[in-house]
Amino acid sequence: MVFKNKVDDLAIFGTQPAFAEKLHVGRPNIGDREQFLKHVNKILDNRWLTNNGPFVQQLEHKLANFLGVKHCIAACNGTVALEIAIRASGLSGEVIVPSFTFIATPHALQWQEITPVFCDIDPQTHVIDPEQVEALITPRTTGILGVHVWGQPCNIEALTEIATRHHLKLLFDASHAFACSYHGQMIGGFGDAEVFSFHATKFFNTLEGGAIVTNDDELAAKIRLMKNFGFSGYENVIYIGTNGKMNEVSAAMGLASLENISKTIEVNKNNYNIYQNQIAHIPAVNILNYNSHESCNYQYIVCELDTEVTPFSRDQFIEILWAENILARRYFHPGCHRMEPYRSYFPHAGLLLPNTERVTDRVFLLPTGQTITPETIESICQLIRLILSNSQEIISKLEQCGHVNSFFVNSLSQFYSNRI
Ligand code: T4K
Repeated sequence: MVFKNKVDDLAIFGTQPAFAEKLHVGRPNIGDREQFLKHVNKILDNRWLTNNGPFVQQLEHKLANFLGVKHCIAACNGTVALEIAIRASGLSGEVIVPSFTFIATPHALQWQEITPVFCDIDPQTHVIDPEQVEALITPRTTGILGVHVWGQPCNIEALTEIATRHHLKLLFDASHAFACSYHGQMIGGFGDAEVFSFHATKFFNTLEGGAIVTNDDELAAKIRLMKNFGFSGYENVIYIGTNGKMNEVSAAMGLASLENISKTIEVNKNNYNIYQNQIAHIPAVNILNYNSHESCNYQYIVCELDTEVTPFSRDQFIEILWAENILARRYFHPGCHRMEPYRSYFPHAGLLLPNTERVTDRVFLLPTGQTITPETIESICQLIRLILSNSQEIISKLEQCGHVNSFFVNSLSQFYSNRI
C-alpha cells in the first residue's frame, strides 16, 4: 500500500496505484476449505456427480431448516431458478418488477415472453416502492416480483396486501438476501416462493447455484419436476421442464459455506462498521444503513455520491478510484429499462422511474469480504477523503492534461478481456 496525502500522488496523474493488487467487489467468500475438499473426495469416491445426489439432498435439507421453510429446491444458478419459479407459479402477461436489479430478474420473465413492467424504488432502501406498484396493475398483470436488493427486505407486508387484494402471485428475487430477516423471520418464507442465487460473488455461494424456497407443497412438487425435464420417476415425463439441477460439487461448496456462515457474517459486519464510521465523516458520500434490528449478511458496502455536494460525477469519482486499483462497481448501472431489449420496447420508461434514474447515477459499491482487512478499509477511506476534499484542484488538473474519462472505460474493457 502506497500512502498518499496530496493530489499529485494520485495514480490518475500517472503515479503508482495505492494498492499493488486490484481490490474487487465480489471476491468469493470461501467457507470451510478442508470440509469442502473432503466432500469433493467423497463425491469422487461415490461416483455420483449430479442428478439429485446425496450432497444436494443434504444441502436442501439444511437450507430449508436454516431458512425455516418447508421446501428448498436447489438449482444450477439463480437465473434458471427464477425462470422455473416464474413458470411453475403460472405467471403470464405482465409482471411488475423493479428496474433497479440485476438484468437476470427481468430477463427471467422476458425469456418466457412475459412483459416486465418496471416499477420505481424507494430512494432510501433501493427496493420496489409498493405505492407505485398499484398504479401499474392492468388486466394483464398476473404477479409482482420484488427484489430484496443488497439484502434489504422489500416492504413485504404492503406487497402481500396488494397481491392478495388483486389476486396476484407474489414472488421474491432474494438473490442478495441469504441470512437476512424481515420482522425477525428469515427471508425465504414469504410470498408464493422466493429465489436465491448462490453465485460465486454472493454472500453464500455454491460456485454457481441457486435455490427456490416455498411453503407451498403443490408448487414445490411442480418445481421439482420442472427442474428435471419434467421427469416423474425413471422414464416418465409428465410436464414440460428444463435442466435446472445443481451438481454435487456445488452442493459440497454450499455445505462448507454453511458451516462458516456466522464467521462470514462477522467479517462482513466488522468491515461494514469500519466503513460506516469512516464514511460518516465524508460529507459527499452516504452509506446505505442496514436495519440493525434485523439479521443481515452485510455483503454489500453500498454508497451514494452526493453530486449536489461534490463537483465530481459518480463516474469521474470511480475512475479515480480504479486508477488506485480500488475497483468500485456501479451496480446496477444503467437501470434494466435502459438495457436491451427493454430500452427499445419501452423507450420512455425512465419518465416513471425518477428514483431509479437518480440512484443508478449515484450509487457505487466498495470492496469488502474476507480478503479486505480493516487497514485496507481505512486506507480506502483516507483516499476517498483526499479525493473529495480536493475535487476542484483534481478537476482543473485533469482538464489541464486533457483527460477525457478514458481511463475507466479502458480499464473496464481491459478488466473484462483479462479477468485475473
Ligand atoms: N437476481 C439478482 C438480484 C442478482 O444479483 C443476480 C446475480 C441474479 C438474479 C442471477 O443469479 P445467477 O444466475 O448469477 O446465480 C455478477 C454476478 O455474475 C451475478 O451473479 C450477480 N447477480 C451480479 C450482481 O454480479 P458481474 O457481471 O458483476 O460479475 P463479475 O464477473 O464482474 O464479478 C464481480 C466481481 O467479482 C469482479 O470484480 C471479480 C470478482 N470475482 C468474480 C468471480 C466470478 C472474483 O473475484 N472471483 C470470481 O470467481 O455479475
